[in-house]
Amino acid sequence: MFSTRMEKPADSFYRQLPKVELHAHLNGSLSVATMEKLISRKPHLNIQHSMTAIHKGQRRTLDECFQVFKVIHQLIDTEEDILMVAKDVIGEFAADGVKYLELRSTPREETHTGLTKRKYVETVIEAIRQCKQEDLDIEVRFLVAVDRRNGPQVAMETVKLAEDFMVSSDDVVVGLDLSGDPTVGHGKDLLPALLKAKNCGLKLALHMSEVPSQKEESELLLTLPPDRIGHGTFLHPEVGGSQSLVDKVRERNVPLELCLTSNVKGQSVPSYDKHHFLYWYKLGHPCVLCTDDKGVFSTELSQEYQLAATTFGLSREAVWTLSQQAIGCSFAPDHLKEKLRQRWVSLQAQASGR
Ligand code: 6MZ
Repeated sequence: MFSTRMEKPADSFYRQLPKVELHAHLNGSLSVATMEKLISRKPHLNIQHSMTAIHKGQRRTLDECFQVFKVIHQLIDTEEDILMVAKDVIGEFAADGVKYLELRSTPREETHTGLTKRKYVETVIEAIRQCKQEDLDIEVRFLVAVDRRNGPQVAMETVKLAEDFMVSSDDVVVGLDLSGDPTVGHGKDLLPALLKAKNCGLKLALHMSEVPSQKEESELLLTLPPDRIGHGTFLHPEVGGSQSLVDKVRERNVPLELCLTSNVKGQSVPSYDKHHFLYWYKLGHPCVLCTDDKGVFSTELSQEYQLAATTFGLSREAVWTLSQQAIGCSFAPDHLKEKLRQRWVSLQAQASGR
């Protein structure tokens, strides 16, 4: 009944490579197994797995991708669902060799189940806590997401919620994400909320220039500046962006979160070899490989590393450097960054038999 078509797992080098995942939307990251559990909990919705994932060789417009999220959201509307989904996703990243994960998700309320936005965030934090208690070999932090579609007032409320949890969550909530359909709304309306977030100490990971024609918005958001940029597909002049945008990103040294499969399957990039990873990597700019939505785009972080390595001819040494550099781009506190760096050094020595 369900599609069993999975992408081929990455080679063991990429699976064993310790990795940092910084751009993962919780509800876009559900595996086939988790999706099957959700579908069996809610058979009346008549949702099939083929409606929630894009397999190898398939593509969708970005607009169609956002329709997929609407289907997935119908399946996840209770605290119980969120707890299961978040624990599954964290466990799967850990199994793929991810040692540090920043998960992001948009708090939702569902009146028919009594789910509130506050409960939503609490439940994700509880899932993170339980995974820690179960001794999973992964450190997890949470970014509260603002869906740009919901406008400035909801954005401000979300920032207040994130601020509360930043203070009360024992450093689990570390930042704010701006995401959602990039063709809807304008960043200028969200600027006051983003500024408030920044001023209260939340780190900002903002989707920027995911589609063409957002030059003006990107200029504006760069004045904040953000702490990381999601996608940044159309920032550079070769694809209609501008040199001045590139210069600003470089001057402020804002790392880019790059999601190869997502961009190719979502058709914002025509093919893997045309991905803007190469443009920024050649400049020596900090680039972090990420999955975006590993469930929807049927990928894993190990596969993204393998894809980048094979497409752009990266040596194993370069792949290690790339994964290690991601630690510095994370929102982890300094002591954790240091711990992770030491871990990388000893794992690399182990891998090379030293
Ligand atoms: C922009 C995206 C996205 O928050 O319910 N999201 N926003 N661009 C993308 N590129 C494909 N992929 C996912 O996870 C799903 C939500 O994440 C955002 C959208 O707002 C989507 O509804 P959560 O956990």
